[in-house]
Amino acid sequence: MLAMPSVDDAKVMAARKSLEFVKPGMVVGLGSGSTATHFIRLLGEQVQAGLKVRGIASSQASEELAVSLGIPVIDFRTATEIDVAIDGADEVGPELALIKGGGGALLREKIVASAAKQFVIVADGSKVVKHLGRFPLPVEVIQLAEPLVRHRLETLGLKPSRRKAKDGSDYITDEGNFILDCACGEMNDPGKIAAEIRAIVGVVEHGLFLHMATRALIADGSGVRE
Ligand code: ABF
Repeated sequence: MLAMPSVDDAKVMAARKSLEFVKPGMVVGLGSGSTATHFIRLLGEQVQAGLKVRGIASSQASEELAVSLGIPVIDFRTATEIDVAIDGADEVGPELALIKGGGGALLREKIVASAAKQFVIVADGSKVVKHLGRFPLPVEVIQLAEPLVRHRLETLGLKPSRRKAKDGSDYITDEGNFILDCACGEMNDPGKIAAEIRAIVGVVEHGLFLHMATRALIADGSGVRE
């Protein structure tokens, strides 16, 4: 009997499959997180073998990794359109609705995704859910507005808590903001929640990515499926 792939093996399988969507000359959105990191490493191998692409990174960490692998990294001053963006997710729900931002890079990830003609999600099977909401929804907020935003989120029935870094200090995003991780419970109408959160002044971005992904490559024991 074949052994089940580990979660990390599954992430690599999904990342490897996503390379099929990268063609010579493309501008490629480079996601963040462990699965996207596998993708960047594999893309780096292709670049070292002669593939000509340019990357736009969704986090400082992804940019540094890409540069270290020899992937030419550009920004939106050079190109305002991305041919394909490859990124991970914390949850993949029906109609490719996503929760992202567990790694803290939701703002840049959403900017990159919004510029992408194709937005391909790579994930292991544990990320697939029938309803979004098991994973706490990250909401990025301007520091000075955090108490106000927190109160408004509570009024919406969410349970926000400020993200901490590993050393116990406040987690600060690449753009200098706080993150409130919100326990939401099962979401029956993610679009409504997204609109309500977006309406709060002081919110920079939230981790609901709705109607953005064009495909999800999900890897588990039976291979990679869409
Ligand atoms: C990023 O990395 C996210 O938006 C998400 O928070 C996380 C996915 O996690 P991983 O690929 O490490 O499981 O893509």
